[in-house]
Amino acid sequence: MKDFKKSRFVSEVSDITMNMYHQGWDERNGGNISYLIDEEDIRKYFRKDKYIKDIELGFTADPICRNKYYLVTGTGKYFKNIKKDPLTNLGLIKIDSNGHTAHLLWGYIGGGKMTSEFPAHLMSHAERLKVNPKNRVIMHTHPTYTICMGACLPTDEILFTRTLWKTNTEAVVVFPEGVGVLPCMICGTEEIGRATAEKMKSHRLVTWTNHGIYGAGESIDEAFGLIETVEKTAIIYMLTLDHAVNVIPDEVIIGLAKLWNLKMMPGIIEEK
Ligand code: 2HA
Ligand code: ZN
Repeated sequence: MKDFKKSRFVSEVSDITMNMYHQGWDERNGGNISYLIDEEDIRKYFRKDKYIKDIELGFTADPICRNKYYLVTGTGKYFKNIKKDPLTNLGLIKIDSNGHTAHLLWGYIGGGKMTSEFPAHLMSHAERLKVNPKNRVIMHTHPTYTICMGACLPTDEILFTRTLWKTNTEAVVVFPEGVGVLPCMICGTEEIGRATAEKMKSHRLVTWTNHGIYGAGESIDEAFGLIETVEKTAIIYMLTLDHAVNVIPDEVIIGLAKLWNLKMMPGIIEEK
């Protein structure tokens, strides 16, 4: 049997969390990632399931998430420490068939458990899987300029998306379905989890005002790429705030969407 610590899953999460830490997005224990792993991949590392302990979820997992395996960052753990000690800072769990319990197969040594944002993660996995059965990753982080931009604009996802699209020509191409926006809410709760998952039905990106952002994707690269494109655009917007004389014309945004055959979020740009 191969050692799960040396798997591509652990190395992908270790590398991206170090990268995100160096972007300055994940101070202290900020940020969390969950990565759905297919059973055929699990079997390369674990002949059969052997559980270290059971962890109560505190909410009911959607049936689509049950009997599935997730690699999840630990609560209170720091992104900067994952690469040097993945076994303490990450855990591999299987959601039980009753939807109330996580079985720990690997990691969380020293008594850890899943991120406090696990309700938002698992509920988002459920909604993204229903839209795209290939979705594997939910990523949450605190990108500085994205938070600044959310603080400067009303909590309106039409306005937020339009502002991003009109700032950077990459924006409409990378997220034509737009960005979901939630107001400032109490994090770590089932309520914010449900609100995030509701937005995930139609968006791969959801911002939490005054807090951060969620990205979803088929891979770590897709989820990270979405978030870094929002953050890059927010940097441009915040640095040019009240100074910009050139913003992207509506015709260019429509032209980009046509060129790349993209379905744009409705209501953002009026087609003339
Ligand atoms: O886990 O980012 O939202 C730390 C956080 C909470
Ligand atoms: Zn957070």
